[in-house]
Amino acid sequence: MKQLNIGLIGTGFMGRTHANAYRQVNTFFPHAIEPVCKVVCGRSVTTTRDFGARWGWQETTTDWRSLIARPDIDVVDICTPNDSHAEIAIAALEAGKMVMCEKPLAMNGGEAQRMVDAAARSGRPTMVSFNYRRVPAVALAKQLVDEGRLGRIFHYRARYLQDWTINPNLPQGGNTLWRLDADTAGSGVTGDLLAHAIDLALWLAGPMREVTAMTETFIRERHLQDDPATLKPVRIDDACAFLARFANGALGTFESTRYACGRKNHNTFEINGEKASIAFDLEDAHQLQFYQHSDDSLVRGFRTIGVWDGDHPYMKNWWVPGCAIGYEHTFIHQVADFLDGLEAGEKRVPDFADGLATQLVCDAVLESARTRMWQQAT
Ligand code: SOE
Repeated sequence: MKQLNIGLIGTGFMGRTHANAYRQVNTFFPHAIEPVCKVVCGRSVTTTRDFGARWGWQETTTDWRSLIARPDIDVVDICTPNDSHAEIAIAALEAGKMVMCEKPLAMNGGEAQRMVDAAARSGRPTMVSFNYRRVPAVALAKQLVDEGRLGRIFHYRARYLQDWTINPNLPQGGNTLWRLDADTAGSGVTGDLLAHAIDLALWLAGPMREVTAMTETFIRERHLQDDPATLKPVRIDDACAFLARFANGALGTFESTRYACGRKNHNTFEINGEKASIAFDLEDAHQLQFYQHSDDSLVRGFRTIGVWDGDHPYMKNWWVPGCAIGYEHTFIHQVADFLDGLEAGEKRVPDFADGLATQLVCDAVLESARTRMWQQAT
């Protein structure tokens, strides 16, 4: 069995999801290539050692440059805050590594373009962690669209709602709340949540031509996590809504917020085509709603497909029908797909070029909100 040495950078929430995926992938999705949890890198010595021990990493470091310089590392997996993605990814590609990177790919389109250029120069495989493509019901939606079961697409409607920033006393910045700090995150819900929704939309309905957006920052000042006495203006978008026109003529509506009380990870989409509609809600992740106009009119209606039989995407590798899988499995599927690509010698998506496409839409959305004008999205 060929071993693939992984260097993981980042020990937070995403670091855990990726570490878990490397440990589990070959148990459920056997491959000839075996990922080896070689080195994990974090900012604090003790946290990184604890992480390494808990998740089974052979070595730990606090210096990502030394990790990248090691000849025995094959894949660099970037799970750091957004402002370091470009620097680490470009250095890793220049060192000849394959690169897995958390979303959003970068702080803006310029950075993302430099990452795509570095990937093209190196010729190494890349992947961006838009993990929701790997929910079995979402993969089934893609299959139905690709099989032409919806026909021409008229509408794409997405909402991604959470509520965890509703507390005005929540600080910004630091190790855990960097998503609220524009210097580290680049943007608020646009880069964090809508990036997922945009990636799915581009994958399912094709490129967008233009967008018009509005954003709002509801809590205008927050204390710093690392310096609680200091109150600093909040510069991220707390909420964003935008309209899109797709290249295929479809109309899109997108909404995202972290102030939707009661909504935890309400990532939804509905696609209306000339022959059928499909609808998905991550909070009911095993279900895909499907309505087909050609059904017998006596029994026609939205049907709920329970996407947990062995003939549905990814499910044959898990339990018996009806036994649910969840959020962490999307990251296992992501690594499985990456390994499939390596074994087949084929590219697997979403790669850095896909990450750039989403980044350009995010940039256009934020620019439209700033200028109050329609913006080109490609
Ligand atoms: C934000 O709350 C967040 O953790 C995102 O950063 C992730 O990408 C999303 O999958 C869950 O929510």
